[in-house]
Amino acid sequence: MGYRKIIHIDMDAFFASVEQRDNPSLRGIPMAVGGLSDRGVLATASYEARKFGVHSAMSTKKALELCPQLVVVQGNHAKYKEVSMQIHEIFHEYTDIIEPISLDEAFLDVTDNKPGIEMAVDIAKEIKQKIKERLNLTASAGVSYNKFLAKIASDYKKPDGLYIVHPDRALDFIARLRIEQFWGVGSVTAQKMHKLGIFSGANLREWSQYSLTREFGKIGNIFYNFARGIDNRPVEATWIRKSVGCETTFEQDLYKKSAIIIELYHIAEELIRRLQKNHFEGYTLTLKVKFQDFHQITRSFTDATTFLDMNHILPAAKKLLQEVDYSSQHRIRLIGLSVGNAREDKERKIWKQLELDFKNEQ
Ligand code: TTP
Ligand code: MG
Repeated sequence: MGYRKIIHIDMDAFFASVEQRDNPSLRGIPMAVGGLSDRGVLATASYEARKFGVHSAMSTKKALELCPQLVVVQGNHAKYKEVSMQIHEIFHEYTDIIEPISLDEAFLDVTDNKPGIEMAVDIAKEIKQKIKERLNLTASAGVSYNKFLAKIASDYKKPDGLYIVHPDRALDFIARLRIEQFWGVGSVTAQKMHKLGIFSGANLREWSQYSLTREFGKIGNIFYNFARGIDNRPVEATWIRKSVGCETTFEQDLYKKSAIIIELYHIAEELIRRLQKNHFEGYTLTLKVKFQDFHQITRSFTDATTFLDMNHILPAAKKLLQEVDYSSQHRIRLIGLSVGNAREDKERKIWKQLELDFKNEQ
């Protein structure tokens, strides 16, 4: 069996970059997204702010001490979620084997990819370029033959980075890594490693599997394998479906509100049937309208709870319809409804469980 082709994508200063993109006055200055109060905490900071030592999870108070001119803005989670979905749309042009780790980070298995591109690095380049062109944001990408190395690679040249760890270079690359760069090595484990004289990947590789499991329990096996460039965890696709929807082209173009609402009701009924069939839950309802001249528009609404039944979907769809300009001169040819913004699969089974076991052992 040949090597897998894995890409890890991580957006740069994600929340902060979205805010800078959408508000020119925030560009080029130290800014952060987070709690504004004295007791607030930062979700993330722009690269300009990071020069001052400001970073995510830091208290706003401390950050302002380090960088008095820091501008802190409140986050807009619905917007980040929307951007995340747009990034995933780009990913889906290449593969459906996508494992989201957070809103701004995902693994892609592109061993067999939709366009049939040979080199994973070319896909990574295209994805970065599309994120730049369509979303005006930058991402960093790591390319390798497993998740562990792809993840480290994406961090290697941040921001706007692209780094490849080839299979025949992996052992050298790993030997040079600081032990803190290994997955699963937090500050507590790092301290313990240091006490044992392990500071680098090369040091780690000198340890036997027996000794590592004795010192670290089950995760010792993982460290043993990582040191040798072995990580067989699959990329686990959790967002198999992006959305569920249906649409109807009318026999005659419509312009009377009552007739359109009746159609909307039928479309909603069919939508609910499909949602149930696919066990799909999503937070965003989208209305698509095509006019007699084939011009097409969409209107979306994201709610705090998922769209499941008529009581929720129909009023929301009617509200979206109010935003649509139609008349006897501008008749409607087609209406579609879809639910997107899928509820994430919260469990990330094996690895999460290992992490938990690991924490409990500390
Ligand atoms: P990260 O990818 O960890 O950070 P980042 O994208 O801001 O910066 P980098 O360029 O180093 O990748 O997290 C992604 C987003 O998740 C981040 O923009 C804000 C949010 N977040 C929190 O809300 N709290 C946290 O403690 C962290 C680490 C991130
Ligand atoms: Mg990021």
